[in-house]
Amino acid sequence: MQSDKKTFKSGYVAIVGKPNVGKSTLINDFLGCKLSIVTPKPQTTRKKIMGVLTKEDYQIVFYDTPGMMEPKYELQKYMVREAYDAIKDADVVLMMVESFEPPTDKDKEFLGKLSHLSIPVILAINKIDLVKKDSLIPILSAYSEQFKFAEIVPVSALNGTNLDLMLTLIAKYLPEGEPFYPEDYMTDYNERFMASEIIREKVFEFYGEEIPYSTTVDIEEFKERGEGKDFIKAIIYVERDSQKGIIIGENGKAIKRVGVIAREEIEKQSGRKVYLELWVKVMEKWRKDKSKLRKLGYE
Ligand SMILES: Nc1nc2c(ncn2[C@@H]2O[C@H](COP(=O)(O)OP(=O)(O)O)[C@@H](O)[C@H]2O)c(=O)[nH]1
Ligand SMILES: [Mg+2]
Repeated sequence: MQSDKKTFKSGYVAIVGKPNVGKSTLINDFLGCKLSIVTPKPQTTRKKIMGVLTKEDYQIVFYDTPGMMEPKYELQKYMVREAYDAIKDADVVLMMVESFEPPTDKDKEFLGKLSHLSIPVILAINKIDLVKKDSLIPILSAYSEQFKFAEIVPVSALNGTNLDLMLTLIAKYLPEGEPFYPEDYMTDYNERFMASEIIREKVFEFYGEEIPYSTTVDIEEFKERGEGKDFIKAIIYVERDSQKGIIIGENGKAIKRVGVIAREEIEKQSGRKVYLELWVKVMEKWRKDKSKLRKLGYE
């Protein structure tokens, strides 16, 4: 007897695109939780972030990636490598662009690189909540002239528009195969990383100009204490003494604010009470120095 069980599909999907187009918002939407940090500033995401979505007949292993850019220093080189790493392993590439920008020369160059890979590329035209429907048509045709996309889907990651459609279309291009992970598995990163990302997100939100870009967060201690509060000691690294002063703020006010908001969010995500200790240290030019980057977890 033939079983009428549907064949199961599973595969890797890399979400790529320029900084700030909405990639992290999209993966969070798909997974229904805040996996990847989102801020209004570009270049928030520094490492590829994995998120597994399991449905009745498919499993998608998403990778959120840092934005594509012309790297100017070592950290940015690392970020771009992370993105290409995710693409290399992908069964489907989900390229995201904004609905108000036709393809630039840089986009064309990037699409040229993708065309050598023979991986299906789905184009997500995001932020359609910000534009009139009519204005989408020229953008759509400008992109389809540049590349043979498997699908083109206008979406709003913020409002959730067309995201179910997007999932159905992605599933269409996945290879048949068993799931890679158990169905309730969501990500490979641990609570230590989650805590450091939440702190980094608050730094991106609360400080201006170069500060967020000169900052990284290292969790020096993370003690789970069954009964009492978890203890987290985090170091916020900056590049210069003057930045240390700004992070701390007058009478420590600014860093206190980071600490309170970050702790609340870490508690919300971990479901446990947390004691968060924040320190600020200077590590000169860490963004430009390979061995410092390695020490700080960018390897
Ligand atoms: N209006 C609007 N804003 C969006 C949408 N998707 C993302 N954003 C905003 O765009 C900014 C960058 O989003 P993020 O997900 O961090 O972009 P990423 O750098 O590509 O990961 C954030 O302020 C988001 O809230 C959308 O569909 N519509
Ligand atoms: Mg991001």
